[in-house]
This record gives sequence, structure tokens and C-alpha cells, in this order.
Amino acid sequence: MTTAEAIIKRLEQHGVSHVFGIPGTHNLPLYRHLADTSITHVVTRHEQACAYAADGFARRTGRPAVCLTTTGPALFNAAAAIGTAWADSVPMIVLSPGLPDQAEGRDTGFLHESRSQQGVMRELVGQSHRVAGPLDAVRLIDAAFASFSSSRPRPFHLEVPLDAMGEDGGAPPDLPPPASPPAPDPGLLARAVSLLAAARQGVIVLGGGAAGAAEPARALARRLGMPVVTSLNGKGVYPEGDELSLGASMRLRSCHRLLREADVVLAVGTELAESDIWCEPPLELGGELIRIDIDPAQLHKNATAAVAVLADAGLALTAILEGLGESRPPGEVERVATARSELEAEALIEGREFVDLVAAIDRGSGPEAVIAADSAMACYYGVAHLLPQESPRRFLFPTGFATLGYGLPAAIGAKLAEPGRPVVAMLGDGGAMFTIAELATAVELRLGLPILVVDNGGYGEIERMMRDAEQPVLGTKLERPDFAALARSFGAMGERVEDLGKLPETLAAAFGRERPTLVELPWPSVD
Ligand SMILES: Cc1ncc(C[n+]2csc(CCOP(=O)(O)OP(=O)(O)O)c2C)c(N)n1
Repeated sequence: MTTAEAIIKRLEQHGVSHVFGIPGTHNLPLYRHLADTSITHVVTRHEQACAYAADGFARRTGRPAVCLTTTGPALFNAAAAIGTAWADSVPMIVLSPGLPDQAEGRDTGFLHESRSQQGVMRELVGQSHRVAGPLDAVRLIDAAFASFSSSRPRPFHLEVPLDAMGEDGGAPPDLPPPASPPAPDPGLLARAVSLLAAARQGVIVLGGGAAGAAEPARALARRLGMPVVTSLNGKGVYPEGDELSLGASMRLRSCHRLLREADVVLAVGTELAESDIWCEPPLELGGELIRIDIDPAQLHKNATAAVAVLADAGLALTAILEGLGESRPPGEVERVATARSELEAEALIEGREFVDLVAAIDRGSGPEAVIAADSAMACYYGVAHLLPQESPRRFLFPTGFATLGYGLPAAIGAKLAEPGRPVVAMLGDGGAMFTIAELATAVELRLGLPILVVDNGGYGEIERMMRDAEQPVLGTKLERPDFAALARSFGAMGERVEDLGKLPETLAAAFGRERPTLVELPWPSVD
């Protein structure tokens, strides 16, 4: 078996169902074997979309996804998307060829040459490895999957040098059993249990790292009668319609105050970072902080913990539940209700213009929908706060890197992962243009995907910032295409909806088609 064949077969053995890629001169041997497997190959129109689509697939399912590029420009085109996966802890294998040993780093003018492809990648991903041959490739793929299941998931780059691509090797070893995540230390758990049992004004904070631990997180919050706030990546880990939920409101000032006044804060799988709280960390915390994280580097990051539990979130929360006695009487109803109404009022200050839009999306897409959102105001001021979600992994949003161009390809990845579930892509007109070419991908795949474009005439948020800073407005007013007509030219449906009352039926019809529907929503500009 050659290296190229060993790689594709091993991915298949690990259960990879989709590879998002673009073929090129140097990755042809990988494509030869890809054609020969049960894996579905999805071709995009730009490599950033390969990685964003892989991201959407992985965020929705929790399963590692694979993106495949050729060397140099192709791989670097995917850099913003790979950086997004790194920032938001998305399990992703990035597979690329590399120059042969005799050309690597020698400035010989080799096709797609750069000074050091791996040097660039090493700075961008969790791990980057240059493959030595078939057995080494298999070992590295096993290591990638082990890293995803036992530690903080981050993109894992495999560079396959052209001269290693066709090398023959012996039979690969059997698939190893899945690697286990770290189990919590019993002594630390006992301390966490006693702090939580004694808390009178506790708050639970759930991040994206708790997405796989929704059940014990819910049971724990209910047992303690403690309110729960989430990060954007943790949206829905605790059901947002529940009376203990304070929504995905970590960035709001009322939430910061609540955390300051709490006597105990339990933070699970969250960085408590600037991009979560929208202010300079650390948050001021008046009480004791208990932290649970699978990544030792996170345990005291941005806020020092009194009790720092290195563990898988699910294992730790289940053990804490077992350690706690009977349910506490719900003595906190009033505090939680007050906090909820304060947070709602604050969210409405920035989100008021999106209330009707979000309600229409909710009505048209139903309680199970996934929203793949770009970094646009309608998404982070609107959907994030105003559309309650009852389960995790349904608001796919590039929180940490805040990149533009994410929404459409991520929606494609999520829809492929679960064709039967309503998925909505939601974009601003500025962000839409970053990856609009992926309309062709969605048409080709015959996806019943509505793509909402909130057209406020340009880079709205940035224009607002310029105005607030009393500096000249420059580079934010954009010439836009006729989005609906553009979509039709791709073979998609294209509609312009001026009356939000019509949006629910437009969405419902879009889900039922065998092609995407771009819905252009004319919106007031920020000036
Ligand atoms: C890749 C990338 N480039 C630039 C930015 C800076 N940026 C942040 S928001 C924004 C404006 C986005 O405009 P649009 O998508 O229309 O949404 P709106 O702000 O109007 O809601 C820009 C340019 C970014 N976040 N990501």
C-alpha cells in the first residue's frame, strides 16, 4: 500500500464520511484513492470553503472532519478557516501534499513553493507533521483521532511530501481503541462539591467545551437550582427556554455583574476570553471559581481558579452530581428571574432592530433548526440572544476568529452532515461576498438550504465603529450585486423579501427544494 492509499484507507477506517477539498497537481495520488472509497468528496470553489465546510460538519456532529488541499496557495487559501477551527476548538484534519525533500526550503522555483509551508502551518494549527511513509501516515492519523477524543480538539495538519506519496509500506496495524479523555481527580471533585453545595448565589458558565456534556450539565444546574449562562459556542448546551437559563449572554454587562456578585462560579469548557466577554479579561469575580477543562492550559487562563479540575466535562460533571446530596430547594427563583429580565432588556438595546427578523426565522425554520451564522450584526446581536435554542451545536458561529465568509460554507457542511434537518445560512451583505461562490457548491449538491443575506449596504458594524470613534467613514459603503438575481444565475432560487411577514413561508418552501434559496433582505444602513 502506498502512502496516499494508506492515508485514504485509514481515514475511511476511522469513519470519515466526507472530505472537503479541491484537487490540484500535487494531491492527485490522494484523489486516485479517494475515488475508490465510501467517502463522499465535496468540491468547493475556494479552499477557505473546504475548511469552513469541514468546520460546519464537525461543529454540528462533534465528529472530526477532513479538508484536503494541494500545496502552497491552496493550503494558504484555507488559512483563515483553519485559524477559525483552531480558535474555536474544532476537530479537523488538514491534509495537503508538501514539496519533495530535495526541494523543500531550497528556493529552487518548484511549483507552489514557499519558504516553508510547514513553518506557516505549524503556527496555525494544533499539530503539523511531515509524513515519512505509509506506516508513519497511519500512525499520525491515529494520533490525530486520539488527540481529538482525549484532549482539546484543534486542527491537525498532515503534510505528505511528493516523494513519500508513492512509497510502499507493509500492512498497517489494527485500528487502536479510542483514546480516553482525562478523568477528574477525586480530591479536587470533593472540593468542588463542597463549594457548590454551600453556594448561595452560584452561577454556572458553560462554553463550547461542554457541548458533549449537556445531560449532566442540565441535571447539575437543576439539582443546584443555579442559573446557567453560556458562551456563544456553548449556546443551547443548557435549554434556553428553561427558567434557569440566562442565555448566551456572557458578553453582556448584566452578566458580568451577576458573575461579580456570585459566591461560586462553576465554569466548564470555556476560555472566559476577550472574544467571549467582549472586554479585557479577567472578569471581576467576587466569589470562588471552579473550573473544569480538558486542556491544562485553560484551567487558570483569564481567571485564576480556586479549584481547577483537569478532565472531560461530562466525566467531571457526572462525578460532581454523584457527590452532591439531594436537590436543593429552588430558593433562587427571584434572583434568576431578575437576572433574566435584566439580560433581556440589555440584549434588546443592540438587538431591537432584529427582533422581528429573528422571530420570523424561528417561525419558519422550527425548533430543531441549525443556524450557520456569519460575523454579522443580525447574527451576534440578533440570533445569538433572541432565538432560544434547546440543544447544543445549533448556532455555528466563528466566535474566536470572528471571520467573514464562514456562514455559507459552514451551512453546507452542517446540511451534508444531517440532510433531514433544517439548516439556515445567515450572512451580512459584506460577509456574503467573501464566499458567495459556494452557491455553486450548494447547487451542485442540491441542498435545500435557505441563505439569508441581510443587506444593510456594506460593512455595517465597522461603519458604526468609525462613526462612534468620530473618524471619517471610509471603505464601508459597498456596491452589491442583485443578490437574488446572482443566485438565480448560479441555478439557485433567488428571492427578495421586503415584508418579514412573508419570511416564514419563504423559509419553509426553501427547505423543501432540491436547491438552495438565497433570500435577500433589504435592511436599513447604519448611518
Ligand atoms: C475575514 C475578515 N475580514 C474583515 C473583518 C472585519 N470586519 C468585521 S465585521 C465587518 C463588517 C461585516 O459586514 P457585513 O457582513 O455586511 O455585516 P454587518 O456588519 O453589516 O452586519 C468587517 C469588515 C473580519 N471580521 N473578518
